[in-house]
Amino acid sequence: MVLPMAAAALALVDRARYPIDEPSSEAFAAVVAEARRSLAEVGYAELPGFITQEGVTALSSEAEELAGRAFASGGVGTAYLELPDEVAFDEAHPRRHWMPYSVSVVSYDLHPLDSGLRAVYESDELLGLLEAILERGPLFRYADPFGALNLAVMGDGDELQWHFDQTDFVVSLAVRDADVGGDFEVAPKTRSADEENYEHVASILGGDDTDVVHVEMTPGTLLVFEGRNSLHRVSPIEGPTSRLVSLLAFDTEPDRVGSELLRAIRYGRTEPFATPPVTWPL
Ligand SMILES: O=C(O)CCC(=O)C(=O)O
Ligand SMILES: [Fe+2]
Repeated sequence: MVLPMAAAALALVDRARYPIDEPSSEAFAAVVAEARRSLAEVGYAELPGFITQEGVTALSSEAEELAGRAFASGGVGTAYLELPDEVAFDEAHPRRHWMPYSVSVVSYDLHPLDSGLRAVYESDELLGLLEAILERGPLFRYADPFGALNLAVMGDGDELQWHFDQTDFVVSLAVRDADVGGDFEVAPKTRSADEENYEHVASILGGDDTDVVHVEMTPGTLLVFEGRNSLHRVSPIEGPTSRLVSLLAFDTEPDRVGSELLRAIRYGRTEPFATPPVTWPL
């Protein structure tokens, strides 16, 4: 039986622990309070076991198949995910600091319509939980047809350089762990909307890890963090098992999209498929 998408998402979530469909329950309020406390304290919130064991098994076999559609990119990038203005900034400026990266990504438009990962992303109950936790008014799924939902596939030698995201919030859902490495490292609240804190950014890019937190990516855990203002990276991966992480992007603006440059680099295309190719053989 094919479940409607909303039911499919709810079936994957451990609702005894995270009753996302009962927002007026005490348990929901307790989850929200704990996540808010963690966000205020360390700049991110972890919801361990958000997806049930069976759910993780289902999502990981889906992700493994989907990984065949990933676009591989690599080279050097900056923390700002854009080309630096070489006139305005001198060579030592963090905007001109290049770092190696290598990552493969399956874009939103390549997730089939009946995908469980898509169902979780498109769940209104999840959106409601995030709105309650983040307290930023209404949240919107990122309007970018590529970046809204990504499956990051990272194998031996892959890494993602220190960067700020182009969307306000990315919620990551670890689906499968690498053998070694693949930690998510974050310097919470590195900058704010009105303060770039270039010196602080420069020291982190230079290797100072005083303010860097290592977050182990445990399959089934939902991780909520502020990627636009918190510098973060994925440490190099070693070993034959690829790290599979679903990245769910949300924004406080309803129509924000990523840059053409980022699309071209990360997804190898700038035009999305109008309809997800659900009938494609994986
Ligand atoms: O894979 C992750 O855990 C994070 C990836 C990330 O930061 C990004 O795609 O912007
Ligand atoms: Fe990111």
